[in-house]
Amino acid sequence: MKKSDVIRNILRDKPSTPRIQFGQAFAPTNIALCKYWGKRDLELNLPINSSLSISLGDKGATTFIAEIESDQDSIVFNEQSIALHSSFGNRLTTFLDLFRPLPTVRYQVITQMNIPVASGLASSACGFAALVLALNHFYHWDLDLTQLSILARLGSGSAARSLWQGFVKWEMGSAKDGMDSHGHVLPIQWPELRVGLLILHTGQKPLSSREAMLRTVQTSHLYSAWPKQVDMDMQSLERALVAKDFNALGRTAENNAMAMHATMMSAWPAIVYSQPATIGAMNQVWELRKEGVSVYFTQDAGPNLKLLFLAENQEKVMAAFPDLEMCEPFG
Ligand code: 2P0
Repeated sequence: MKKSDVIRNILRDKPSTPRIQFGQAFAPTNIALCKYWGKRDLELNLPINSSLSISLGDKGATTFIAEIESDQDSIVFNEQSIALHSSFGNRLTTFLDLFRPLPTVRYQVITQMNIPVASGLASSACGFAALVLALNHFYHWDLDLTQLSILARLGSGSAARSLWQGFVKWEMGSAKDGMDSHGHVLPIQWPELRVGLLILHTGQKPLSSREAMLRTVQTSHLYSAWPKQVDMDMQSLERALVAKDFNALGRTAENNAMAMHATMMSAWPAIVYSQPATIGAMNQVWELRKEGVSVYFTQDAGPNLKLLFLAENQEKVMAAFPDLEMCEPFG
């Protein structure tokens, strides 16, 4: 099935002319505690496994969209004009193609992100979520968050989780058209939870998540163990959230990330996102834990780490990692 079929289905009775001058929306970025790794449908970004994330409060993307009189789209990202033939420009205009009421409609899209971009910090997640929210506002579709989560997934898988604050579960679903593969928010608040962004290395990543997932699924023998790991971790995480058992949450998230990277390292050619500084920081976290500080890390498709800890340990963690960018997901 094609993306355009899914979108036609969702927007069947919806208006296609804007009643306002522009649409605008914010979406938070999210960090997975149990990762999305592997697609069963490459076109629709349908995952092989469910995943669970925490959204980062006011860290994310604000997007503005309007129709313009022009023969081409105009995309501005963090105050920089984006070339339409660049891979980023092309990805965005191809996604916009799915929503143009007439093929001649052109858009101005302005996005501002307050997170470090292209450092494995889920910029595509909040970017696509903010874009579908802004389109929903602009055209008065009045879609619910579940439908918007499905639309956002078509842009980037992890964007399905960026429609909500707090803990979000993306159910993998089983339908061929993906209508049951979307996020939903878990009714849990944890105001003491902190996420620290540890930027260790900036620069272009060697391989996109999309290519890395595909290569892992196709060539890693360890990948067959991944869905079993996820089943176990999802149960542990949901239990830990209900019981507010921080150590169980941290242990599970750290182990899940390491297991995901183990599947990548056993792909061929091997995929290694860690840099020497990544391993150094992991050792520092383990040392802190030995000293009795409850701090854990998770790592996505990049060299940077996200540290998980509670407010009571914030000072000790900040003393060890002075450059940490602090997030209060429930702040
Ligand atoms: C996640 N990541 O759960 C996992 C863990 C990275 C590692 O989702 O191809 O940009 O657009 O569906 O969502 C990053 O991959 O991939 C990601 P596409 P996406 O957060």
